Order: sequence, then structure tokens, then C-alpha cells
Amino acid sequence: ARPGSGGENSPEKLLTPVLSAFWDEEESWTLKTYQRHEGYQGLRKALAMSPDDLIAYVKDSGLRGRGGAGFPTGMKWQFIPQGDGKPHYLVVNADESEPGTCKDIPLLFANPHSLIEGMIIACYAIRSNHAFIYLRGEVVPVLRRLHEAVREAYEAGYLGKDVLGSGIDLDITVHAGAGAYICGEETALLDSLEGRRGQPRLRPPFPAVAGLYACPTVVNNVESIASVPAILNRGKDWFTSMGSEKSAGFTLYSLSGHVAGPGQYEAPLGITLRQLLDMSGGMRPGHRLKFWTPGGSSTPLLTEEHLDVPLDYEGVAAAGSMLGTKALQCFDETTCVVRAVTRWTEFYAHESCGKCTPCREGTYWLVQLLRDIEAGNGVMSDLDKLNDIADNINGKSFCALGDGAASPIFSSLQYFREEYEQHITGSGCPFDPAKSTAWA
Ligand code: L3W
Ligand code: SF4
Repeated sequence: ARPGSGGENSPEKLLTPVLSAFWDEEESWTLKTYQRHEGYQGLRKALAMSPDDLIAYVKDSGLRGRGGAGFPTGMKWQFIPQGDGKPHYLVVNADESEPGTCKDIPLLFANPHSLIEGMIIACYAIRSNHAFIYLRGEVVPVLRRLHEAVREAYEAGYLGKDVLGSGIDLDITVHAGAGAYICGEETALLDSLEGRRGQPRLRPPFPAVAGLYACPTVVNNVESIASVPAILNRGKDWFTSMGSEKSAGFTLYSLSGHVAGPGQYEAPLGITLRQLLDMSGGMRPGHRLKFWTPGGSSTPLLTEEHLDVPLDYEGVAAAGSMLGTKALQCFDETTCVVRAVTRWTEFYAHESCGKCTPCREGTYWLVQLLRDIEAGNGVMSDLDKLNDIADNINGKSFCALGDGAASPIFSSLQYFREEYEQHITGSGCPFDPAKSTAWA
């Protein structure tokens, strides 16, 4: 979705399509198309470096993980011990399931070779001969496309024995998950990949030390790895010329909700939601922004007053939230925030893996309270209870799912406490569901 008239001063000039540059072309997913667009050139440059120099290069580029936490990619690769005699693994986290997050699946669907090329480069750097893609199981068309792209890569000599005559062997296995949100947590993902029920492991040890089959493992998000070939091919200086000092480069922003132009917008880190809305047609006609998430529902809500917050790791953190997955879900004034938070909390309660008490019990209690409030059966003391339960989940749970569940509770109470109170004093929801398309 890249609408527009162009023009020198157009806000669209802020777009930097790299991963999405040829998504609209016919058969964009094939090797032939990818090769027409610099495909596998980055790999050739990477193979001309030593693995250590390659890691240093990616580190210097400033690339940070695009899966939510923003951890420096090159540093993660550097954690892999060398000369330890153990196999090393690369595992790509393609289990995209965070509510509102919808960038990796379209990327894999339209441009799977960018991921495969990035994986080969990463495996060369960390000295790995076997990599895995853990894909969200529900997206069967993407699974088929990935299998086909991997097949093409084997046929062309990019995978298998002696990759491009380099003497390096590499296999890629595509694995489909069975539809559990928790399997997007990196250690639960590894358990699931090993054939067990997906539940988070205690960290440390981090996967870089003891990951898949207790061997050193890099777990990276799809977009992080897919960004690497362009960095190699066009240079780290080109990459650092975009974004800010601590948040370098381009990224995919996913705009959704009550907006005129939902879709993927590839632009430098540090752009603002106002700029993204300007270039995409704004909110739906006649409506204004009420609240939004910077990176999926696990990141604290922001409001209209945050439209000019730079969408980079530091800017969003300074505003009291997290950049997360850059899933910009925008809700207009017809949306009941209590209802929205109830739906998200139902999701977390359903997806809680049950391993630890604060999250397993706490998310269930939050849902009971929210449903009561939403239906007009709440009492004022419920609001303190909500805060108290969220406080007992946040930072006291075993993994980030618990913190994520607490985020919308804290932030909605911070910005919209009056709306909660209205539900209690006015015997129910003041919004007309017929006028809202949020949950249609
Ligand atoms: C070695 C150390 N490695 C950290 C590695 C660690 C991991 C990465 C980041 O959560 C966030 C979460 C969600 N030695 C290390 C080390 N590492 N210290 O660095 O780790 P961490 O703990 O900061 O974050 P995390 O547990 O990976 C990710 C947020 O993302 N989120 C949800 C995302 C959902 C999706 C999806 O559906 N696709 O991405 C949304 O914003 O709340 O805060 O690799 O091993 N000393
Ligand atoms: Fe499982 Fe929730 Fe505890 Fe994470 S926080 S381990 S999802 S129960």
C-alpha cells in the first residue's frame, strides 16, 4: 500500500523501500525476480570477508533486532563461542503472532529470498551448517512459498554442499509451528522445535550459549536477517545514513486499524506516526486518532499527543512505551478503550502457557474484572484491583508475555481512567458498537 502522487515535497519521499521495493512486481517471490534486484550480491561480498570481519561489519552497521527488543544483531552473533567443537545453529523466529504485528508474513510471502540470503550470510558468520525457519503454522501459503524458495536456493547452489564454491555446507529446514503465541518467545520456540511443549526456559543461559539441542544458537527475527544482504551490498555507511545514531537504518512499519491507507511502509527509524499518516491518507475520513500502539499490544498505548514521537528505540522509550515490532494500530474516537483492552487481555489469558502463577492466574483475573467493568457490573475499587494485579504480573512473571499483558492495563488507566469510570457510573459501555468498526 503505497498510495500517492509523488512530488518533491511529498511526505512519500520519506519512504525507503528496500525489502518491499519490488513486492508489487509479478512473481516477486521467485529467485529470478530477486536476482534482478541485487539478489545474492550481498552474499558474494560476505563470502569475500572472514567470518569475524563480517560480524564486526554487521555490528558497525548498527542493525538492531526487529522482533521487538532491539538487541544489536552483530553483538548477538559475536556471542557465539568459536572453536568450541559444538554445532552452531541459526534459528529464524517467523512465529509472528503479536496482535497487530503483520510485517514478517508479508515479507516472507513477497520476498522470501531476502531471508534465505540473509540466513546464509549469518550462518557463514557464526560458522553454522544448519539453520531453521520456525514459521507460524497457520500461514500455509507462506509455508509453501518458503519451501519453494528454499528448493530454488538449493538448485542454484546457494544451499547444500560447498555453497558457491566456498567450501561451506549449509542446510535450511522450514518448520511450521502449531499456533501458540508463546512459541514466539525464543526459548519456548527452541523447546517446540526440539519436539516438546513450547514453554519458556530460564535465561541465562541465553540461546547464544545453550540454545537448540543445548548448542550455541542465534535466534533472530525475520526482518532482522532479511535486512542483512542490503547492508552488505550497499554498505554499512548507506545503512547508518538512515535513522539515528542508536537506531540506524530502514524498517517496516505496519499501519493498521482506523486508517485510510493500511499496509507496510518502509522508512527510516525515527520517522513519526504523523508523517506516516500524512503519507498514507490519514485516519479514516471524518475521524481523529484516539490511541495507538507503537509495536503491537504488548507495548504501552500512546495517544494523539504522541503523534510527533520519533519512532525509534530511544524516542518511543522516552514517551513511556516501546518501539516493539512497529505495529502501529490506530484507533479512532469511536473505539471503547475498555473493550479494546479487554480483547487484548483475553488474548493474553488464552495464550498464557501456564508455567508461572502471576501470569497464569493474573491474566485470568484481569479478564474477569474487565468483562465486569465493560458490561457495567464493575465498582470503583476494581480500578485499583486492575492496577494491583497488573503490578503483580509485571516484572514478576517468567517471560515477556506477562509484562506484555500488563502494558495495556497500565497505559489505558493512565490515559483513559475517566472512560473506565464512565463504564462504572453509567452502567456500561458509552460507545455504540454499531458505529465502531474496530471489532467487526
Ligand atoms: C546473550 C545476553 N544474549 C539478551 C538476547 C536474547 C534475545 C535478545 C533480546 O522479548 C520483546 C518483548 C516483547 N547474552 C543477552 C542476550 N540477549 N541479553 O537478546 O532479549 P530480551 O530479553 O531483551 O527480549 P525478548 O525476550 O526476546 C522480545 C516484545 O518483544 N514484543 C513482542 C514481540 C512479538 C513478536 C512477534 O509476534 N513476532 O515479535 C513486542 O513488542 O514484549 O519485550 O534474543 O537472547 N546477556
Ligand atoms: Fe508462561 Fe505467562 Fe509465565 Fe510466560 S509469563 S512463562 S507465558 S505463564
